[in-house]
Amino acid sequence: MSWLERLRDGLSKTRKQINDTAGNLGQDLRNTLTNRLDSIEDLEYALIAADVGRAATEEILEDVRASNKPNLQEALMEALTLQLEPDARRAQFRKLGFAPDARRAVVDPRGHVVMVIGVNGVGKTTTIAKLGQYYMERGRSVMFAAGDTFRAAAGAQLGVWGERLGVPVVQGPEGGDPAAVAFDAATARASRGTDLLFVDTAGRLHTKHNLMEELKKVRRVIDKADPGEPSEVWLVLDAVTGQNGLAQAKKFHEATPLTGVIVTKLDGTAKGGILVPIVRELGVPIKFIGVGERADDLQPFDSQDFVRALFDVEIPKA
Ligand SMILES: Nc1nc2c(ncn2[C@@H]2O[C@H](COP(=O)(O)OP(=O)(O)O)[C@@H](O)[C@H]2O)c(=O)[nH]1
Ligand SMILES: [Mg+2]
Repeated sequence: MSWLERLRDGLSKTRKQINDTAGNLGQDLRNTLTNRLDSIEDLEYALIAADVGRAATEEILEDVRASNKPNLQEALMEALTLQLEPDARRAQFRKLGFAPDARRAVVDPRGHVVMVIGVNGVGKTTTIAKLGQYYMERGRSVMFAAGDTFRAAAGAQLGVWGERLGVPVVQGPEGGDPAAVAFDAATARASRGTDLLFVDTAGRLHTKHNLMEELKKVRRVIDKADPGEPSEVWLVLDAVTGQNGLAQAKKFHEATPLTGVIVTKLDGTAKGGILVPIVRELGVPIKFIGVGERADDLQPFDSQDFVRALFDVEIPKA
């Protein structure tokens, strides 16, 4: 299966939610709008059910009504693609039309160290392994730091991935100070001249406050070991958690300003629409999406491909 097919496959649940309704609305948008207003209500319901959110739903319906596309599906696809662009760009595109070259997320870290954060079980450690594979395939050298020292299995899990992928892993003692692991790893990365270091972190301590303080500390010591780093802080969000995940994301964003979001488990949910409020409410771009458990089930986010996959429309080869 190609990665496009896997993406389509992975998104089938969300697609069903939206498409069942959109498909029923018929081909002629004008007809739909004038004679079948109840169908637009159906569409509104489907968008909200898919976790697209109220504000975005209203804007989508407005764009669909104003669209000169020949059918509702195309109008809806364009409106949805716009909702996956951060604020300033969305406003610009809504006025001037969509720039197709702008749709692909920029995934090259600006510096060398990427901190990966998020609550337990969302897929941080697995995603770090996938990221390692992604960048190594593109000729970059990679290191991992096992900064989740609070869960017995977490360091071992990253160690297994490191061995499988041939990536060095900096480990600390179990129950040890995660900031010390991060400091050692950032120092080692700088002295070895490795291109990229991905720092795994804990997802839960005794209280949320402690976790946020811990993450701030990890961030500070990385900057101490290697000034200006981490250049990126990526939050991993599990699509299955929908709106709850978004509320968590806001808390993380307040504690440790995010530069990107990775949404995992899009293969297991009908809530793919959650990507819209993530972009709108956090104002942070989606970098990658996870569509399975294997090391290559991670894709740079592309708003247009995402929407096409959502509607099961043929995606032209790049
Ligand atoms: N189906 C699916 N499972 C995933 C994905 N990403 C991670 N997982 C699984 O989610 C579980 C928790 O992942 P883990 O990396 O340990 O989460 P962490 O606690 O945040 O480090 C594991 O069973 C992973 O295989 C994904 O994109 N799709
Ligand atoms: Mg983990």
